[in-house]
Amino acid sequence: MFSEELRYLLRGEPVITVLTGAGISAESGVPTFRGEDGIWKKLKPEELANFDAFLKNPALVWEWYHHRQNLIKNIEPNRGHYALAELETIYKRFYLITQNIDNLHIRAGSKNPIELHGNIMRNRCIKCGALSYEVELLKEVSIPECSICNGMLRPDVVWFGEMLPPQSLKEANRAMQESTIFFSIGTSAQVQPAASMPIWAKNYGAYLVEINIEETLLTPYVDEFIKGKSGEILPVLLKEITSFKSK
Ligand code: BV8
Repeated sequence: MFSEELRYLLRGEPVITVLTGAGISAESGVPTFRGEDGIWKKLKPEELANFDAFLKNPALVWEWYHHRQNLIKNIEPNRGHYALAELETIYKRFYLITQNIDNLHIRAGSKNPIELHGNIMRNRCIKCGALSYEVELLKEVSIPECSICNGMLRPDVVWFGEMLPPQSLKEANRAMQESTIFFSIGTSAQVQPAASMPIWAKNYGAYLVEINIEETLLTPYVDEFIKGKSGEILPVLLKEITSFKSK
C-alpha cells in the first residue's frame, strides 16, 4: 500500500505535515461538502457561509450552524482521527493543518491542530470580538448575543471572502516550508488558500502523498496517491510505523 520511498522517509526523522478536509470526518458521519450527500448539494454556500448572508439573515445562518452543531455533538472521531493523534506522539516534528470546523481532531487527542477555518464549537461577538464556548447553552437562541456587550454572536468559522486567521496562516506556512513529507487527506483541493498548500510544500521539497477515495485536482501533482478511506488507511500506516519504529 505504501511505496519504499515513503517507508524510507518515515523510518528516518521526517518533518510531517498533514492537511485534512471533510473526507477524514466522513466515516464519523459528518456529511462532506461535495459528496453524494454533500452539504452544498442542498444549500448554496454563498447563501449561508459568508458574512453578507449572515447580516442579511442571521437567524437562517444560525439555524444551519445549530443543525451542524447538533449533528457533530452526537458523533465520534473515527480511526483516522485517532491514528493522526497517535502519529504526533511518535514524530517530534509533526504538524496537523485542518480545514474542518468539526472539532473532531481535538476530541481524538490531537494537541494543537492548525484550524484554518475556525471551529464550530466556538462563537465570536461581531461587536467586541469576544470568544465564547457556551455553544450548548445557546442552542435554542435563534440569534445568540454576547454576554459581555450584548452584540450579535457569529460562529467562529471562516466564511467565503474572509481572511484566514493570521496565526493559523503563519503556522501553516512554517509547516509547509519545513515538512519533508506532506499528506493531503480527504480533501477535494478546491478551496483556497488551503488547496494550494500541498503544492507549496512540494515546491519547498516535501514528498507529497494524497489519501482519498477518488482522484482530485491535486492528484496529478502528488508523488504518491493512496486510494481508499482514511479511516482504513491511516491505522495501517500507523501499524507499519510503530512496527519499524520499535525495532
Ligand atoms: C480567502 C468553514 C482571501 C465554514 C469553509 C471570490 C471572492 C472571495 C474569495 C474567493 C473568490 N473566488 C475564490 C475565492 C477564494 C475562496 C475559494 O476558495 N472559493 C472556492 C469555492 C473557489 N476562498 C475563500 O474565500 C477563503 N478566504 O480566500 O481570503 C480573500 C479574501 C477576500 C477576497 C479575496 C480573497 C476562505 C475559505 C474558507 C471557507 N470556509 N469552511 C463552514 O464550514 O461552515 S470551506 C469548507 O469547504 C471547508 O472548510 C473546506 O475548506 C471546504 C470543503 O472542502 P473539503 O474539505 O475538501 O471537502 P469536500 O466535500 O469538497 O471534499 C471531500 C473530499 O474527501 C473528497 O475529495 C472526497 O473524495 C474525500 N473523501 C470522502 N470520504 C473519504 C474521503 N477521503 C478519504 N477517506 C474518506 N472516507
